Amino acid sequence: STAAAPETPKLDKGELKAAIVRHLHCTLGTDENKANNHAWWKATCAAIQELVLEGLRKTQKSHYFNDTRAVHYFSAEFLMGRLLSNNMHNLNLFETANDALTELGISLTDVLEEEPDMALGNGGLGRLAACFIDSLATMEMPAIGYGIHYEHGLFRQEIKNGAQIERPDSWRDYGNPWEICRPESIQEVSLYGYVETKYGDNGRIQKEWHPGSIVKGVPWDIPVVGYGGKTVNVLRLWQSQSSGYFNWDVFNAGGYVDAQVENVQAETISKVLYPNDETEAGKELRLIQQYFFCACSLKDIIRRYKRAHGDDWSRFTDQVVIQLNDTHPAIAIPELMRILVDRAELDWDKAWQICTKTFAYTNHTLLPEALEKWPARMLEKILPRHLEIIYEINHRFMAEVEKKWPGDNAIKSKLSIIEESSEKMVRMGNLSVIGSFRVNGVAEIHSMLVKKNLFPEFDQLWPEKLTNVTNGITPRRWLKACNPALSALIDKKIGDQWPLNLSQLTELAVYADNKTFQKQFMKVKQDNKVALAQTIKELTGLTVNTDAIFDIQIKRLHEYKRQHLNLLHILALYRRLLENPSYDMHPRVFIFGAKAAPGYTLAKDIIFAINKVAEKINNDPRVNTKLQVVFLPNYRVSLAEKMIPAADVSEQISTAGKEASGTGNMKLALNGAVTVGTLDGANIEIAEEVGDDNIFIFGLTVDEVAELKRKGYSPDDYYYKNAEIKAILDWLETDYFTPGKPGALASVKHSLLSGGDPYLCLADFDSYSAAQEQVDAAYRDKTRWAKMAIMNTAMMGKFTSDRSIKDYVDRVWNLTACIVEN
Ligand code: 26V
Repeated sequence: STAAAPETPKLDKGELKAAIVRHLHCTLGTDENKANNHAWWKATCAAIQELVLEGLRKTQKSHYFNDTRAVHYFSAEFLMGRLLSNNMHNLNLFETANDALTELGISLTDVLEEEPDMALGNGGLGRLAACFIDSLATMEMPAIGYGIHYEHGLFRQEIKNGAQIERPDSWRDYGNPWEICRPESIQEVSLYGYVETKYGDNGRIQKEWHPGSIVKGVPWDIPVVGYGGKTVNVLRLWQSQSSGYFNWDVFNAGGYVDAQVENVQAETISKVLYPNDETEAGKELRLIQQYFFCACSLKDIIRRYKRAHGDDWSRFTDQVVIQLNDTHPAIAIPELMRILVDRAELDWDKAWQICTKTFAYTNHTLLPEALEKWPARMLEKILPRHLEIIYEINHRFMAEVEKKWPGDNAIKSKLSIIEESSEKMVRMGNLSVIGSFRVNGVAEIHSMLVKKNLFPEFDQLWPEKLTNVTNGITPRRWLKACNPALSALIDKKIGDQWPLNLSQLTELAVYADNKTFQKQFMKVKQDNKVALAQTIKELTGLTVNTDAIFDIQIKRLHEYKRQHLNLLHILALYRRLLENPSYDMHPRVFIFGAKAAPGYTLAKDIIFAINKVAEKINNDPRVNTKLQVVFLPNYRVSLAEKMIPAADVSEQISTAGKEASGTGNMKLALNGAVTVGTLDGANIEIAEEVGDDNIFIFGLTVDEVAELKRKGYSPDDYYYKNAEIKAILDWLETDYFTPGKPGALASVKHSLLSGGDPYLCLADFDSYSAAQEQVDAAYRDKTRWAKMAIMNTAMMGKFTSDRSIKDYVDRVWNLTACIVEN
């Protein structure tokens, strides 16, 4: 690893204390006696930010003087969570800050709780981007994240009478201490209008886009501190603002109010994150968001390139590589072509050569409903020149396809960027593959399916292009910071270098059978469970049994992730306990965290069902010493950091072939939770690492799912042949869980029967239930369980995002580290 170990802190306790108090006085205008925790939080951030900005300045100087090649990570989402604790850890100042605040009579834990999560993402894809920029800075790679400065991140979830209510998230209320506005780097972006065809002096056809409106992009920089504090990269987020320029006419004509309306429209672009991670079909604003941040970012990149290289484009691809995080930023491909062909007046072939050496694309899903398509009519209205360019790219590509498969129109219509349906659509996935030099999936099985099922002909055309880079997570946030007790225990056993070289955790394996270490390890887990129980009490009022198995499923709510399969099994246990009060099981607390997209009715119904079943079970004295169910509201990064260290069991139960990778699975296993999972996504690679004895695998495989679907899957068969399944589903339709309101939970039942059970919950039920019985037996053998838990932590080295980034650096980006002098 090229990463540097954290060195002695840049400040001692006295100096940090003085800096915090100085900011309390001079930045916040208050004093030690008046300040509340919020003020202490801001003052502490300001004190830390001084050091961060020093690192940022040195990093930018180094990158500038070394004229480094850099990766530009384009992502519509960055799910950063809180930054203070992370920055303190990465600067090796956490202990110092804790001591400094203690001496000031302040609790660091309480201060950290003041920070709102920066929730500019939906789930896995956005959090992956956040882990990746942490690793890039840690490994001292020249890198910049580009995204959107949403005013409102993912909605705050409240649960009212069991149902999800969405409330706006306002992460910047009262000011965000980390972001720096850079008005000197404002960009302008064009939208709408028409294209004029002209003939240049050389007889060449020239295209000129006459935009209908122009908006400003204002950059806000969030420093990204690497572990060890040497490299500080930036995350640059664009905020939309009215350009004013176009409004003067209206204004002068007395249209002050109309001018304000235009301002509002311009500012709408970066107002809110789309809360769906599946589809937002045909939403004009979503396309404008995508183009807005891509256009701003490309201008920013080109401005920086020109500062060093002027109008000489020949070195552009030596300096710049752009990673497209899914197809959301795919419009950057035609935008770069437009800049090169229309503005720089390069000829098409030269421009295309540059383009296809610049972009690489990561696919994050195979779900057909999540593969982006835009109506050609909409593109024509918003980005008329880009649609022309897309047609030209496609025209030339179709000629290549004709060469490879002469006369094969079926292949042509499949590979075409344009889908010739009743409404012409532009397929952003095809555009991304054609415009990139490398395309990757995010786990071995997912990448295999991308090659075999999603893009098989592209793989034949360009056998080197499609590849795999398995996802990872940053061990700094997801072990060191979130689980200090386990981290301290690990430090004591194997030293403190594991956060930079996670494979060192294998050294713990020799202690897996050691009674003393098992006791210490499980004591940490127990303490973490007690702490989570306290949080559960505060958030829900429920007292949970901390001797029970803590069984956790945390992720977005989706049918394919099958929270309802988990629910069916809970109902089965409930029935078994009612029918046989001495039913032999170790007490278990099932804990959920999940947000549903506001328009995804069935997902919301599943949340409602979980809550109603929870209410009944938790208040039923016949079973509640053995079975409890908790739904924690407003699942988010900072809540994950409290839940993950306390998990005994990790639920990773998606239908095989549907979960591209999963990353929560890695976080839970790293913290000593044992997985109950299907052979899907990264579960397969986790199983390879921990070994079959240390994971509970169940359910149909990808091939068996395909075979069952081919034969014709009928959930009714399971319903009528399996008395337990029938009883559970029928139970859901009564008013047992919703007194006086029979049928209130019926939609869940119907989705599994008349709805066709598209994700095969019933087909996998028995296998799941059997795996859960094995979990129960294993947990009751304390020694066996302790060993399993330890082995999970010990064998997670592969899943550090440093390894993912190294893969990208070596096999996609071709970057070299830039050592920043202190
Ligand atoms: C799609 C859309 C559609 C329009 C509205 C906004 C929006 C936002 C996100 C998405 C893409 C969803 C794809 C996604 O999040 N995939 C997840 O990526 C993780 C990181 O690679 C991976 O671990 C998860 O398995 C995969 O579901």
